[in-house]
Amino acid sequence: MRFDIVTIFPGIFESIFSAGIIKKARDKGMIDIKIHDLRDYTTDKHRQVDDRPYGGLEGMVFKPEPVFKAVENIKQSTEKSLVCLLTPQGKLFNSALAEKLASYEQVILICGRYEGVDERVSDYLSDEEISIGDYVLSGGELAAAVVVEAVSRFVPGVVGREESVRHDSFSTGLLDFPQYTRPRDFRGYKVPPVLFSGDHQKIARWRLKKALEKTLAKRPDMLKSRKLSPQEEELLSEIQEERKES
Ligand code: 6GU
Repeated sequence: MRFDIVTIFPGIFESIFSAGIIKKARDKGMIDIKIHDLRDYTTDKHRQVDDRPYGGLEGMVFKPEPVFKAVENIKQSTEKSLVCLLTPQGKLFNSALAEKLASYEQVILICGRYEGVDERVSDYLSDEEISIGDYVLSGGELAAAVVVEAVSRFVPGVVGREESVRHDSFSTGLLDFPQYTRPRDFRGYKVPPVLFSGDHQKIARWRLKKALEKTLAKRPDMLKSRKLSPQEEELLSEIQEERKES
């Protein structure tokens, strides 16, 4: 799968895409990331990408021409491609949207700037507008990096098997259970003894209970939209009983 990022800050991405899982996936050819400087698609002497908004008000707005030219140049007609505009006005990015993007051969990410992008980009050029959360960033660059990482994890082979099949929060619909490693006693803070019991069924039950407890405490909204198994129902009533007692 191929990502093409259109940005006025091409230098931002160098280090972020040269480490960890993304680097490995690029080295193995499972993903390809190309960064495009929006200014390369201007035609004037000053390489101007923005202009003052019609109707007044302060701030500058991205002009449509360079953005259209960039995308038209980058888009591979032979590939199933999707053009995304990163903006705080977009659809909230989540695991389901990441999985959808991973089904395309080419994803083009246009990094907007918070003052604005000429509306004709979202009306006539982009297929999807994406926001990574309800807060404002000065530009879409960090959001683009978030999208690339989250989408890449859904590309077959990018994430190792032991990591992927495991309890991924947003595929199980529950937050992760707690993990511990050595030492058993760290400054008096002890690892739960059930984990040394060797009883795998008991450990699995304990983990599921902890995952439910954590989700109930931190993200009750996730439980509302999820169907519980009979064992989960049982553990949940146990948790609620314990809450009443304490
Ligand atoms: Cl995609 N862009 C900007 N500028 N701000 C954001 C965002 C994107 N997502 C959340 N805030």
